[in-house]
Amino acid sequence: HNVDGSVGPQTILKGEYLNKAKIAEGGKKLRKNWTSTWVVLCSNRLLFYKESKQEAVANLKPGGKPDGVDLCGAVIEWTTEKSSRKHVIQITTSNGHEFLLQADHFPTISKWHDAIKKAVDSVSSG
Ligand code: I3P
Repeated sequence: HNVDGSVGPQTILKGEYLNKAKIAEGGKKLRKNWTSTWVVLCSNRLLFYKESKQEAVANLKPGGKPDGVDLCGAVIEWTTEKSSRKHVIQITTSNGHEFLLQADHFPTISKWHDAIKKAVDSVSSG
């Protein structure tokens, strides 16, 4: 799936579609709304795009500005309580934003969990 050749040198894990739901903003609970999002992991940020670069190009649109999440001081953990879905990870940022990421294919989300955890550990310790 790592097909997006357009991302910068800091990219750790290239784009892949995952299901995402933002469940809190600044500590305030939000109504859950799952959407499919193109996720790119950089050394200190997790980026959420509406669509892959390839699709943006195919649709003759610019790639669009992603939503970004600062991984410094973030916490990432598996959760079975925040959703009825399987294979859900929760990311809580230092400013109190909470996201769920989910994929039906366990190895997919497991790979993202491990990579995001590594990025969080290295950006938070240095
Ligand atoms: C939510 C929707 C979500 C579900 C959530 C529901 O209802 O069904 O898919 O989350 O459960 O509240 P609505 O569309 O009416 O907002 P999961 O799929 O993750 O279970 P929740 O309230 O237990 O988070």
